[in-house]
Amino acid sequence: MVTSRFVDPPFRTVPALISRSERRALRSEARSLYGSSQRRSREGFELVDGWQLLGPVSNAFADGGDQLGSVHQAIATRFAGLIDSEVVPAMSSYLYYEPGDYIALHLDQQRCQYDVLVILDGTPGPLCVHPELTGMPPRALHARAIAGISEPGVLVDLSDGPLVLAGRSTPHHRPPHPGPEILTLAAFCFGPTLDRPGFSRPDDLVGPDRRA
Ligand SMILES: O=C(O)CCC(=O)C(=O)O
Ligand SMILES: [Fe+2]
Repeated sequence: MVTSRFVDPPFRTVPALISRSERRALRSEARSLYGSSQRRSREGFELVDGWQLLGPVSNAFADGGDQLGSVHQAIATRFAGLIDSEVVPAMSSYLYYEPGDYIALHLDQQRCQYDVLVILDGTPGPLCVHPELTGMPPRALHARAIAGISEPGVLVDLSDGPLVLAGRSTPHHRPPHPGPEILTLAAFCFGPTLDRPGFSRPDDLVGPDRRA
């Protein structure tokens, strides 16, 4: 049976997606990988493939190790029962925000229909989610992003538990991290299965990594 109970709003805190011990294991792996994480920074907004808004970013990421992969699988089983049974794990990483780091308004890549975001270390400021911009034509969204978004959107506190976000369709951003400690997250993404009717572009799943 197909399960898709994710309707409105396009983001939701779902505590049952991860256990305390899984979170502990991720925290310890994330700490051990911080030294080998890669900084990423980009300036300006662009549209990729005519639809994916990407924007300025300053943070670091690590692709993760055994723990990240096995917790992704465990979350996938729960995700199928609670949220949507038609998606599979697509990619995962640890994200690190030093004080002042941020990610501006963007959409997640094609294979990331949903993101599951889990706080591992540090006190997060809000993630700003903009459902009011969902469905806006890409060029108009791009122009809005360049002009500056004055509305704060919906401020989501990730301390309340793992967040499920329809990040490919819902613009979102994280304002500069206030610190003082490094903020660390695990980000898991889930996307369509290859054999899903109407989804026949394997490139979307295995193509170049255009992480947001
Ligand atoms: O920092 C966050 O909570 C989300 C990061 C994000 O949206 C992304 O990496 O695509
Ligand atoms: Fe994102």
